[in-house]
Amino acid sequence: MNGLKFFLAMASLCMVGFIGLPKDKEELKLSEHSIIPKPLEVTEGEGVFTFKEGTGYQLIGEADDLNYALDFFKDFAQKSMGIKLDQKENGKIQISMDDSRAAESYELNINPNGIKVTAADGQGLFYAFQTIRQLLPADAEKGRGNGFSIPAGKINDKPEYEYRGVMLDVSRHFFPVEDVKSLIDQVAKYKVNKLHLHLSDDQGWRIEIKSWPNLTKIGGSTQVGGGDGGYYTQEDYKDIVAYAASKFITVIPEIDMPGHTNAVLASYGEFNPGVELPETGRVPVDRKALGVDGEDSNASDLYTGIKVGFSTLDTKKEITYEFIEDVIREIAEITPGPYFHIGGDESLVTELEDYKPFIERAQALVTKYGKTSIGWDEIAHADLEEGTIAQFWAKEKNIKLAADQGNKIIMSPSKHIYLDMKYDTTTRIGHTWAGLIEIDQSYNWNPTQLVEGVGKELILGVEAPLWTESVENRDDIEYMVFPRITALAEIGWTPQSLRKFDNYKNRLRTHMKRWDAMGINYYKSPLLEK
Ligand code: TNX
Repeated sequence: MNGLKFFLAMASLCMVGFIGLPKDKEELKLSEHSIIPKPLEVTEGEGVFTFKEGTGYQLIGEADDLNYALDFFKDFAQKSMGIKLDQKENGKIQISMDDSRAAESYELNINPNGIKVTAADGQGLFYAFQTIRQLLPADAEKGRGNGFSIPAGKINDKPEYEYRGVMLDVSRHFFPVEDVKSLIDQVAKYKVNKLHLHLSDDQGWRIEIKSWPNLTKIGGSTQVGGGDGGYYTQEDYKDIVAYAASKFITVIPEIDMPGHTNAVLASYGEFNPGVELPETGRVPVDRKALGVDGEDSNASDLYTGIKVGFSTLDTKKEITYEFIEDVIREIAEITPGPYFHIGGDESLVTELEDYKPFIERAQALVTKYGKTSIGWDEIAHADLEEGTIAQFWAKEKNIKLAADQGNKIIMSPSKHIYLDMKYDTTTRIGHTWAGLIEIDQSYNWNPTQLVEGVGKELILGVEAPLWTESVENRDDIEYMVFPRITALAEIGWTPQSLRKFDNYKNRLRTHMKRWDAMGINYYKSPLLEK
């Protein structure tokens, strides 16, 4: 290389150093970081804090479930940064518990000498750590990276709504325990705190009920499109519930009734008032092959199609109520969370005069076993007990009925946050009946503006349901859930006044890198292309 060329090469290198390079992650100010959900208050500081071997932590105070939060972060520090985080005097991360703060809230004070974390409870501490995690480079998610620094400053954060949920339909297609745990891990990062499991529907019964074994033997034996189906033993379910609890997620079990019950009617003919199945998708029950003795001439065929609204339990028989009592009791016993979801949607072949008392009795049984009922918005036709919660999905009129009775609402507006809707016309799986749901459609809604007269004080929170008629495996789940679950998470956590789609969109771009690093199969929206 001659002298002039060498000079030019050096000069251009220097220039790049001064002007051309994108800002390194470490140089970003705290408020420029892509945190989802967006925190309540962020204040800039000077310099950075760097995690290194020996950083250590110090704990002041106690709270329930602290170990779940600490174990999570120690594990993350080890796997992502290769740092063993020990409790020690003069630890750089000072953690104080303060139960006078709002539930789930936390504050981070980051400066070059250390981080002060103040949290209301174990959950708040867990969320403080999730925020720190998002401040670290995406490469940390792969257990690689060069330097683990985060910018100085202060974050003060707390949720707008206490209920921030995702629903997985494990009936239309069954998913193994590991897939459910994976979903739990992925949504916990975004401060989602409820997992609603839709455990029964026309196509499959998915939870072991010891007093009614045919439910799983017969009712669990298939799924949409045919195939083996499957079910969770009570031990599997407890395992899911405990795993969710370790990520501060409460499991809400749903047994859908009196409609959406063909799997029950195929298992036990005594509850069948004589429903007519759709023409296609019927599968005769081969009792012998399924290991069930005797005959049951009143039982219906199994159903593997995707029509809704054709089935109902026999609401006029006493044995039906003995049956649902057993189911509610057995599930309530292994559910530590406060809620039990009784479904109640699309009972199109149940007369209203039969539907109302059925819902009232189901609700009373849930109360008898110490839980609070949740039901889809149709349940508001019945007399609701104080505390029962209605889940909005379709009809504003129903939500007004619930609100008039003074009952609280969970908002799951289908045209915004149904995760089974297609993103655009080219989406390989999913439905379109509630419209196409691109990432702006899933973000741009306000829970307090959905139903006239239903304001913040009546809204418990928000939930994004994933119905799985066309969702068959973990890849499909991820594709429908990401990125839209981040919209749900932010609507549930961040005050409306701080939410702007353009700002969210920019933050999502950064999260795509994190999902690449984690191997998550997400939808690459054209709205995110530069
Ligand atoms: C309506 S939403 C249903 C489900 C279906 C879903 C498909 C609701 C309470 N009921 O049974 O799976 O549409 O999008």
